[in-house]
Amino acid sequence: MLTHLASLTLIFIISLTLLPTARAHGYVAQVTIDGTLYVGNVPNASPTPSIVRQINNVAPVKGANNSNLNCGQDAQKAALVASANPGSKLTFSWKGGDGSDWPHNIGPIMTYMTPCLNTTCDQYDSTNAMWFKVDEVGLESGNSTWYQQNLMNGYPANVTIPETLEPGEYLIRHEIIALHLANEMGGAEFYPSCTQVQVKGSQTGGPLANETVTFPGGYSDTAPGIYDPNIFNTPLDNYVFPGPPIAQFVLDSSGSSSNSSSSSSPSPTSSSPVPLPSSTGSGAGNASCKLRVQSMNVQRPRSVSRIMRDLLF
Ligand SMILES: *[C@@H]1O[C@H](CO)[C@@H](O)[C@H](O)[C@H]1NC(C)=O
Ligand SMILES: *[C@@H]1O[C@H](CO)[C@@H](O)[C@H](O)[C@H]1NC(C)=O
Ligand SMILES: *[C@@H]1O[C@H](CO)[C@@H](O)[C@H](O)[C@H]1NC(C)=O
Ligand SMILES: *[C@@H]1O[C@H](CO)[C@@H](O)[C@H](O)[C@H]1NC(C)=O
Ligand SMILES: *[C@@H]1O[C@H](CO)[C@@H](O)[C@H](O)[C@H]1NC(C)=O
Ligand SMILES: *[C@@H]1O[C@H](CO)[C@@H](O)[C@H](O)[C@H]1NC(C)=O
Ligand SMILES: *[C@@H]1O[C@H](CO)[C@@H](O)[C@H](O)[C@H]1NC(C)=O
Ligand SMILES: [Cu+2]
Repeated sequence: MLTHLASLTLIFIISLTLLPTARAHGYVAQVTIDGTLYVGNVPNASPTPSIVRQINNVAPVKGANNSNLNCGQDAQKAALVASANPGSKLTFSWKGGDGSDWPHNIGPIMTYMTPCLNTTCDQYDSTNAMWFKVDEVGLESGNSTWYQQNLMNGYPANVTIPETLEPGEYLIRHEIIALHLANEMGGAEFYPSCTQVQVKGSQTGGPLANETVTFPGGYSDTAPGIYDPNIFNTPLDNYVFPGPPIAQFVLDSSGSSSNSSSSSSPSPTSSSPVPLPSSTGSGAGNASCKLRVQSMNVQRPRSVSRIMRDLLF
């Protein structure tokens, strides 16, 4: 009788904790560019034309080698490409899978870009894309609260297109890493999302080849900002962002307006140097050679305790 009651109680507790977990996680519901609103697609819903590549599952991408780290769960090319300019202000509104506010509040928010080489972004396969980092926010001052908390409070994430970025079509890879399980190897939850833009203007800035990474490739499960036994220390005395540092041309033009409270790891975590797709023919291995945009060629157009921690944090 007692054991029967105990197991009923256990089942009750498990269903209580499983239910919100299944609804949790989330996706980019909308993007604004200089105030213009673009609606994203609900994961796995019938797609409508959007600038945000649709994913098929709100659950996190797990594992730094997961091919879905590229643009999110089974991400599909989106139909539209939005106009933007160097210096354009973007917001990304993350929602929980049930339309509620974003459910997590521990971990960084990072943004990368890559040129849609030789094509328009609605056609571009980013599998082998070389991404450069344009923004990263982690701990707010005091080191006890993460910028991600603002998403949980209902606010969007903010990103600025680099002021000196050369024109062309670009994918923007905007990503949350939720670290509430990151005290175990492989526990980090990756939420990447890709948005298609055409940057206008006549600037000339771009990253160095050694500032770019592939996804997967840019992260490892053992990186200090991905696996962190001290993640629940408050205040956290340091946080080391994974991936490459923000590209130098971005820092040069923004006058260090980034809110990051700690510096990135000194070099990309990807130890295998991937040859840069070169459109200038000047040798893909040249580390001081900029990643050129082909703007000329662009034609228009398991355990209970883990579940409970997931619920609690
Ligand atoms: C991920 O890939 C790296 C590099 O190839 C390898 O060292 C590592 O063991 C892989 N991790 C997993 C969990 O497969
Ligand atoms: C882009 O085009 C150039 C020249 O036509 C070619 O060498 C290069 O491999 C192409 N890059 C991609 C990613 O298709
Ligand atoms: C984005 O900016 C708005 C307005 O300043 C702010 O309320 C919000 O907290 C910011 N988002 C993040 C993730 O910090
Ligand atoms: C960075 O900080 C400035 C003020 O210090 C704030 O206006 C801006 O919204 C912050 N950016 C992000 C991405 O939170
Ligand atoms: C916050 O983190 C920074 C480095 O990221 C460190 O220099 C500083 O001492 C930390 N502050 C506190 C209060 O732990
Ligand atoms: C990339 O190369 C440049 C010049 O060769 C060097 O100054 C810079 O430190 C390198 N950056 C990284 C992230 O390794
Ligand atoms: C690398 O590229 C830069 C400019 O993009 C050029 O000045 C330099 O000569 C090149 N170096 C090599 C070894 O090709
Ligand atoms: Cu989640």
